[in-house]
Amino acid sequence: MAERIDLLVKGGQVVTAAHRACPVRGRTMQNLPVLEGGWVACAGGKVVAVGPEEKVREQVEITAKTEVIDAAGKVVTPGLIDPHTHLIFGGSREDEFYLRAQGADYMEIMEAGGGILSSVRATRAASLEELVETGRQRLRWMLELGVTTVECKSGYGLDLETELKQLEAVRILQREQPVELVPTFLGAHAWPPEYAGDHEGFVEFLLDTVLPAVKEQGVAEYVDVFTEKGVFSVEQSRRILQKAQELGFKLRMHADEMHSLGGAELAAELNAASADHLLMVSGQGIRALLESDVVPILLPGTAFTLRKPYAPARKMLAAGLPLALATDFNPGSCPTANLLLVMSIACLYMAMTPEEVFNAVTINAAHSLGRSQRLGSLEPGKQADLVIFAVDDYKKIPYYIGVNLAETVIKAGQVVVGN
Ligand code: IZC
Ligand code: ZN
Repeated sequence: MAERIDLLVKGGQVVTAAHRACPVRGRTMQNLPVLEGGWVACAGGKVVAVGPEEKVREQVEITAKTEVIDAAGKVVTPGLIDPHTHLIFGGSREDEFYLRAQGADYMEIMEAGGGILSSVRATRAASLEELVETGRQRLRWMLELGVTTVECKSGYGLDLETELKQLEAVRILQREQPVELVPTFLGAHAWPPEYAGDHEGFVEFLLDTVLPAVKEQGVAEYVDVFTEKGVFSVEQSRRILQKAQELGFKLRMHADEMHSLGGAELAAELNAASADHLLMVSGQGIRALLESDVVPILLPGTAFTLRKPYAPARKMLAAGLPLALATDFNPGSCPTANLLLVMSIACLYMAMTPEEVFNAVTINAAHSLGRSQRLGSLEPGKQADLVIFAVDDYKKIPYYIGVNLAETVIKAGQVVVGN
């Protein structure tokens, strides 16, 4: 019997991003499944049918109660997914932004007690309500761009209380607004002032006190580490991530961002869900990733902001790796929350094609968050997360750099932006 539907998106160019296997890797990333003039029928927050009009009509029952959205001449895509952000932070760092614009270096600012530590001071000083309020505004920016799922890291507390406060803000926001949030604990993000002369002591504090408490509270799904010269060494990162794994967390990593340290190799060794940044990934790192299920996530908004060389996307794709893209939205190295802008930067400066970037922010991003069964493509059975863009071809979306073309955003079958 035909299923009664409550939402029907008619016509348009439907980017289904429906692949048989995911993540989509290497040359296959050039294929972006698209249906011209397709219909998307939804019921109970899920996609029920996708296809040409005649086929969808055969499969579903349209009633007087069905909400019909005409998307003729427009582009329909899965809700976009941003799999790496530092959404929750107090304060802002525009002073540092302009210093860097005049030539100051990101790591030098950090070593002088600014950078991440300046956000740590502001986040410790912020109330839970302030963190929720600013987080809510930022999620609204993202939702209006068509972003319906966002990974959010802690890491601006570096003490138990503030790390939990950041994760609690994520939990509150998850209850009150539509963007799906994926919480990640990033206690290993910098050396806090209390442990300035005792880095080993801080690693032990994370291992013995903070990680078990975060587990106990059930407020994080992933654990991430900033593996970087002057921050957490590969050895320290391995200890933290192994402990996290023992406790049942899944892993993500800040790997090979400023220096080629072996972060990609460690991500592969521990079978992390993702290895992120990879600006400085080595040939050996690429080979290690190829032998693993790790999804590399590139964050070209950071290279753009810091004016650093971009990650070798073409080399990684030629080797056969899958790629996802994310904003890295944070108050220092990448203060943009605009995933559409990041898609444009990926095309311009990493020579990715529009097909590759759409696969990267839909199905591959979903896969990197362990959600590809439910999110990331428009297929029967998946959650009805859809964006309607006011252009007639998906290739025009990264092309109109910095313009928000998202007109209607639907999360789990509900219209949350637009008419
Ligand atoms: O606040 O600068 N790289 N973490 C690692 C960051 C950038 C965020 C920041
Ligand atoms: Zn980051």
